Amino acid sequence: LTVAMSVVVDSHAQDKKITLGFAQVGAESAWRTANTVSVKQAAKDAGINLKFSDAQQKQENQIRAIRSYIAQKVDVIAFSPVVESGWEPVLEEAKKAHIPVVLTDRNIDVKDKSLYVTMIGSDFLEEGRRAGRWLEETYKNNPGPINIAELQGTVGSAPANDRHSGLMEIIKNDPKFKIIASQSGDFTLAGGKQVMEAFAKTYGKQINVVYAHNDDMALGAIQAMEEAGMKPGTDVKVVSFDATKGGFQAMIAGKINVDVECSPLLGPQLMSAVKDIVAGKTLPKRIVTNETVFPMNVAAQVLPQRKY
Ligand code: GZL
Repeated sequence: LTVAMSVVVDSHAQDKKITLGFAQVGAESAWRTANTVSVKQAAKDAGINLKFSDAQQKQENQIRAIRSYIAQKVDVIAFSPVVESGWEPVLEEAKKAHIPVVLTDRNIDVKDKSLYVTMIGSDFLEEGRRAGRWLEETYKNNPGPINIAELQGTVGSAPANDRHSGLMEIIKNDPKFKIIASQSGDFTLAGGKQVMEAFAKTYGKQINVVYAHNDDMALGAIQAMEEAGMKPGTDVKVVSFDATKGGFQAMIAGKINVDVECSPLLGPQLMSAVKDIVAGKTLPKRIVTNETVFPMNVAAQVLPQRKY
């Protein structure tokens, strides 16, 4: 009887559906929407039971969702941390409950790296450097001054911090580049438009470059610039991130000059990491998504292949 029982229990264990609790940032941008679609579709394709929450870009909502996943005793918890700090308490609770945690998209700033198994996402510092190198190349024969107005992403978030730092690494030794204005538009179209309206009023024609941390803010800024009689893409160069369809369409319209890709399609990598964790495999601490840079002159031929 015991042998039969152990066989039954064993096969039962193998068939047990994995349950993943995913705490998403929100629905603030086209990038985020595509990321959510990727996670949900990949869970379905992988036969993983997904519990999903949208935190409306509030850290306290993400923490509450993670706590509820702990209470429900899910097999794995994954989340895209809206900001870099403030995660130790809830991650300690997950650790005490022996529930492994995977970070996707954005990183956290913690001393104790055992609080998460792996971080799957882009290298935002390198994205910022790529934008900086594009500026250096574009203005190499221009003595300057080149005045930059920066639309920052969500305050305290890894992409906002690192896309700024990456740019600074490249231009800090070149005095012709000057960031004359920098403010957060919270990664939203409305936020980008609002901030750019203020920049246009205050600085107007002094602005040579708009450095937007994502396409949604760039598209909002383009609306504001046109309403202020400025010509985005010609009088003012526009640098953006994400490389969403909206960004490609703006490049084809000649209103964004370069779009640094940041892929939201992390779902499949997340699900294979979840399966590996449940199977007891060890994972690298960092899984970087590979990405590229799209200048406006390739946008028309590349757009048909884009998935988000
Ligand atoms: C980047 C991601 C950012 C996108 C924005 O990986 O965290 O958040 O660049 C999104 O569009 O809102």
